[in-house]
Amino acid sequence: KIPRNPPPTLHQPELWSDDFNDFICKCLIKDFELRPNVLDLLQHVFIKQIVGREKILQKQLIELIDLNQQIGVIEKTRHERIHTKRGGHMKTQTDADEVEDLATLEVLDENTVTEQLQSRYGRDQIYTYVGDILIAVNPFHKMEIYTPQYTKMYIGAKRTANPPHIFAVADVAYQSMVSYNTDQCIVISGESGAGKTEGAHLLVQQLTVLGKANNRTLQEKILLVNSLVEAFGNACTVINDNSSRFGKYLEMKFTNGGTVAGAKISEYLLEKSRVIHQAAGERNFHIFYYIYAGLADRKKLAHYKLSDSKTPKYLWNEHVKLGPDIVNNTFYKEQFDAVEQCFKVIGFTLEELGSVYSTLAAILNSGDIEFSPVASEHQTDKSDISNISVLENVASLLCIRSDELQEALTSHCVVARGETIVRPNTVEKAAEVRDAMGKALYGRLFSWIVNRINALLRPDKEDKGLNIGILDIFGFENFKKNSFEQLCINIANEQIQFYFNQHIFAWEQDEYLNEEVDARMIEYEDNRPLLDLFLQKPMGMLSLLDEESRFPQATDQTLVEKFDDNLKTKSFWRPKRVDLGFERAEPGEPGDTPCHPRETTNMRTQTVASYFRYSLMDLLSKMVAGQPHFVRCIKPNNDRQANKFDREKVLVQLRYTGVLETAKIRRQGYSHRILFANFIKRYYILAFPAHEEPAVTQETCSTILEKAKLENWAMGKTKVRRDVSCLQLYTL
Ligand code: AD9
Ligand code: MG
Repeated sequence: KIPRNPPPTLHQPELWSDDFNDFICKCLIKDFELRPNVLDLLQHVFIKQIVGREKILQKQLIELIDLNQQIGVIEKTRHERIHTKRGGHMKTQTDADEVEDLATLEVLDENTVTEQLQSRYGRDQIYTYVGDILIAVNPFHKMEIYTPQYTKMYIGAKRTANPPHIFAVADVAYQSMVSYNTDQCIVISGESGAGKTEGAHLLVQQLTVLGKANNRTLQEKILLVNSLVEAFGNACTVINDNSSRFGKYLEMKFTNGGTVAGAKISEYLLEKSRVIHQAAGERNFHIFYYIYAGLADRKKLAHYKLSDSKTPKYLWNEHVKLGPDIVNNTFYKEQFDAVEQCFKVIGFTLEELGSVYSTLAAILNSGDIEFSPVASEHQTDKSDISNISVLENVASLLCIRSDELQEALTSHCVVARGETIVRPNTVEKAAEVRDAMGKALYGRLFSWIVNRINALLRPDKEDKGLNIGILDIFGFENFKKNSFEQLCINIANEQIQFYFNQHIFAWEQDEYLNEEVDARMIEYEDNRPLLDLFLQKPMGMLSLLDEESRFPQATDQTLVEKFDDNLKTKSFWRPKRVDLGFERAEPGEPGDTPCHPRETTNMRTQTVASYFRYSLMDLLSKMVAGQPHFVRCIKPNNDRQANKFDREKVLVQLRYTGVLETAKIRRQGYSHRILFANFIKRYYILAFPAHEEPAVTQETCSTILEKAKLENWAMGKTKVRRDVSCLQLYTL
């Protein structure tokens, strides 16, 4: 029986009727995934009642009635589904062949899994579960499944009530945060163009609704943050027109009651080299085109020392023949207006906006500074600026003196025996300094914007609160020609795969052992040796690269020799070809002597490699602090085409992300597990009077489970959740 009205004796829960308890029992039986359900709301009711906030109590009750209706709907659709319990899982089968959760497949092999994904994809069912993990196959076309109706459908609904969806992931994260008072982290992974960034947007969209941002402006601001940051941090690559060129960890901040209170972004490893150079078919960061076209449209180019007849060099890419038409591009102009609107809504002042535009214009101008050699009696390698007016423009935009800028570009200081000597720069060196300045300015500008956003979206109250972090980094990349950036990007992704492995396989299996729960061990590919090869100190490739970079005579060849001398793992062997490059190691390659590295003391200068390593570890330490949820994005084809499912392409991704193994472990696993104390706190009213506080013991749990007539559960020994802080991280 579903009560139509709130129980009249709510202020005395111990007097609730048996019918009501019975109703709750049924809810629990149907919803053992322990999603937020009526019981969660009842817990809120208790808490609010204690603090005496009756208004909230009433609101909760109204929601309670809503939920009752949702449960009714679930009952109606039930005949269309077959539910089978297996190891704590619901098996959901909508027709004979298709499953919504790969972990419920009878036959579990690569073929069946790929077929399932393909047939679902053919029906535009882009989402599929593997236990508690969501697989998202990029549809490459707009879908009508993110509307307000869908948003509503997934709020507080049990998982099997609706088809798999990214909104369900947002919901689980939100409800776990509120129910267990713990921070959450949603990790979105997948190769470049697989749909991570789109997924991150959708999560934020759903979370702002879940967090009932009562302040509409805050909700609007949070939704705009991604668009703003992406205008500066994303760019068109040969793989993805809106490719993230930085790692983004967005923390949505909530009050302890679950209301959105603010947001914070941490940015990682912006690919600054893109400012000064873009590979064939690629472009600079979006914002440069937006501002150039936008300012032209507003007839403001001259104010920012730019000209529509001469495209700045940093925007001129002969490979894509992009040049004069930028100023007439309507899309860019609209985007510029949109970015400006984001800035304003988030709270940037007009003065700040002016500074941002001036800095961007200064960077664009600086790319056009040219140098020419100056021959003199003593020095033949001096350089001078050949177009001094451009230098003056840059200086004026940056509000600095042009003679100082000139000096900084054309000379450098060396300290020898305590004396500082000024040496001239050659033309090549001066051009390098100019480009380094452009990169540094852009990097600083980006960080400044992010910091400013964080200040503007900081929660009002400084109380601890709760948060849900969403990780969206640049995905695996493999171009025809790969540079150091690709190496860093791929290592970062490898590290995230390691975290996934740790969480899904290593800890899971340890847990079964520790809890003495009977389970078969699943083999998976451990990528730790690969990470060690790159990240270990002082013997990893990045450390060796740092060390070698400090020798003035070092060359690519000496670096390879150093690797060859020091790296003794199966994953590294010296290329036989003359040109240097990375290749994939074959199993069983020789290499078994550990020779000791030469210790170095002068590690003070921060190199790109050591900064990368530092940032990566910093990111991971943030990430592992929350309870993780995983979204694995899959790219169905390389042509960005809708309705095209390239089986081979998908299979490779399924293999390297370990989806099959995940399905196996999830099939046998008890994926929903709760600490005794939490379980008792949430469900004791099923077996005990509401005013009682039963002891936290196995017996209490058993009593509740038996009273609820639940099957297919396993009782662990002590606890059922493992502390995430034990993730092995490389030291910072
Ligand atoms: V990268 O590693 O940053 O280069 P992402 O972030 O994985 O990459 P992104 O989210 O940018 O990929 O998706 C690439 C394109 O796929 C988008 O621009 C959309 O055109 C398309 N896409 C991705 N997800 C969806 C979706 N859920 N619905 C419709 C989508 N289109
Ligand atoms: Mg992206």
